[in-house]
Amino acid sequence: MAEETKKVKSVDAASNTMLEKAEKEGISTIFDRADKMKACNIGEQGTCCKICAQGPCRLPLPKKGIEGEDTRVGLCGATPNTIAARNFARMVAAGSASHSDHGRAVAEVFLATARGEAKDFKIQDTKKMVAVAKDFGVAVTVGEGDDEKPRDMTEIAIELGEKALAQWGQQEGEVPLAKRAPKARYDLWKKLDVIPRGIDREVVELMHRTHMGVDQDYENIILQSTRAALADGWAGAMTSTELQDILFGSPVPVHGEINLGVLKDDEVNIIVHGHEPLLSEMLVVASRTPEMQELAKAKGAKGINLAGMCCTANEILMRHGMPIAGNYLQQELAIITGAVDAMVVDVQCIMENIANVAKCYHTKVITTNVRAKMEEPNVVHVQFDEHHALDNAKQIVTEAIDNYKNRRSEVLIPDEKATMVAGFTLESIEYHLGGSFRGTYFTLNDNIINGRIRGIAGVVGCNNARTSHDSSHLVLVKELLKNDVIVLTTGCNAMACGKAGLLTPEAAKEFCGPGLKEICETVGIPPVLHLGSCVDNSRILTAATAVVNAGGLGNDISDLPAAGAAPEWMSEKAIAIGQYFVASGVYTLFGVGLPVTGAPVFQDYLFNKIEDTFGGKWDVSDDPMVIAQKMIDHIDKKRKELGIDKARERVLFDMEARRQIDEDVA
Ligand code: CUV
Repeated sequence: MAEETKKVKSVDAASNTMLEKAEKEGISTIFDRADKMKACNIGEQGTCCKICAQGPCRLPLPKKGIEGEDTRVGLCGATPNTIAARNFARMVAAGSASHSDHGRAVAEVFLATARGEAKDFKIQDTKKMVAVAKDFGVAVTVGEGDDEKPRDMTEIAIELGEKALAQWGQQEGEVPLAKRAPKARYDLWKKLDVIPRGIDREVVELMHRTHMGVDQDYENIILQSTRAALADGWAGAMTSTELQDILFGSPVPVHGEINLGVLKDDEVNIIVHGHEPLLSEMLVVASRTPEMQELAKAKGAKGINLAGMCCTANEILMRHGMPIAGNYLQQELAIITGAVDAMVVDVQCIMENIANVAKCYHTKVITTNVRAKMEEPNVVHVQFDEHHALDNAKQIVTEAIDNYKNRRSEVLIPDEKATMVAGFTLESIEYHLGGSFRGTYFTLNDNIINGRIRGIAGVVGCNNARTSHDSSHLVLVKELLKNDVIVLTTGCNAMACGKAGLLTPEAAKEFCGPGLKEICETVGIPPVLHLGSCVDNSRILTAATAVVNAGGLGNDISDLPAAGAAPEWMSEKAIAIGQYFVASGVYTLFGVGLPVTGAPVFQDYLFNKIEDTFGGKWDVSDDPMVIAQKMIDHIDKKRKELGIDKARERVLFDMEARRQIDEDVA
């Protein structure tokens, strides 16, 4: 662990205030437990095999390292490479399943809405629906020639919903959105036979292949991991993003506020935490109804303050400008303020300990999804059902309002909150950076070619209690900006950036190198573009494809001066995301550590050899400065391969020279 990232628990002042309060009040948080409990050395290396009952077989690296031949094997003979590859593959399977099951829920609600069965939902973005329908092979017109006219929107919606949902159970052929990839990438996948046939099928097959005694070739295991990961990025997650945009409205740049300081002393504070925006969208609607507002006032509160946490927060921020209370490591801390009247959760990234922390305060924890219940007696379950969505949401809001009077312990809301601009999408980046004339990514490419923008980074992913909260995120992103690398962000990285003021146009002046600063100031955008939640990493894939298609920067995503990172990752979803980025041609760096170090041959495959196949590869460092340097080196290498490295050196020339560059590329 890099020393500077270990020193403090968090670099976020609001979080540290809450950690002090927790200590004073004797509350245990994940920050304390991370100090007390060391990670298992063998699991950390990826070489603990527990897929059958003859083990767990433990194959740690010998203290002295491997001398001569590596003779370590489990009872069945499985080598460290097979074991680490299987463990890695199972993380991909779980991650892909999680995003995709989220996507399935969205597709089901979308279809129910299209059929008029979910009366509280309404399709918001029909323009996008028509565009997406085409990608799914849904006819958007009827008649031919002069008689051709637009097809009925309800018909389009129903067929789109059916086709989208069919991807999960599909057994053969291809998932439709794989075709969105650049042609060279699609052809490569086709040649390698890794295009997902159907979403569930690839996850099931990966679980089968990693059962005891099945696939024993780590490269072959990674091929199927790739197919399952692509079923996430280019199918399950991408479908989530698209249908959520259609159903709830495509985000446009919007102002918002972030950090625990968004909680209000004199209002009913409801935190919605988790991932699927189905529930949170309805909570937004319910909390704004006069009925609920009046009820809150009748109970002595000035109003209702709905704030998000984790990726659900990104969803309601992007579409409604709702405030964000914090990222993953702040969920216990929010309750410790004593001001949260209800924490409403659905699926993913919900720490079991919030129920324990809630016992020490008045906070009501409300589970809402049959797939994610909590056993603790102080947790209430209100099942959310799309057919009665608004009623369910009102019931939840009422629970929170009724709980307002029960605030007991000392309430301490930290002052910290930052403003930010979020809500960027493939479409809105095109609008801001593409130029209204061409309406493509041409201007962005132009500025990459002329060197004002050195390259593109996707920095995403979780917080991890084994590192200093938010520290690696911020060190990495700031270093990239200083070097004129524009950053696309999602998930908990986006929130770390938001809290630190990086998601404002003004940040360009303070943090960017001269080229990127000039672009951001001219266009009026932040240097870090917030694209949404984890499923919205699919927006990074489609944006990268749009950059390829705009021309001048190669034929494939792997040709771009671009790289990806998840410096504080922790969830299995992150591994699925990492693998689909690698398989899409992206150099992808993770912080914290990857559980592959105990299998040096397999590790070398992921970190080096896999690049020959996919043009992308994995890498790891627990030092964000090292990650930044490696990303920049990679970007420079790609610039050189594209023959645009010279332009980069000219960027600091005077105006005359700059004009010359413009003329050169025009
Ligand atoms: Ni889906 S997956 S901790 S909330 S980004 Fe945040 Fe984002 Fe990781 Fe979870």
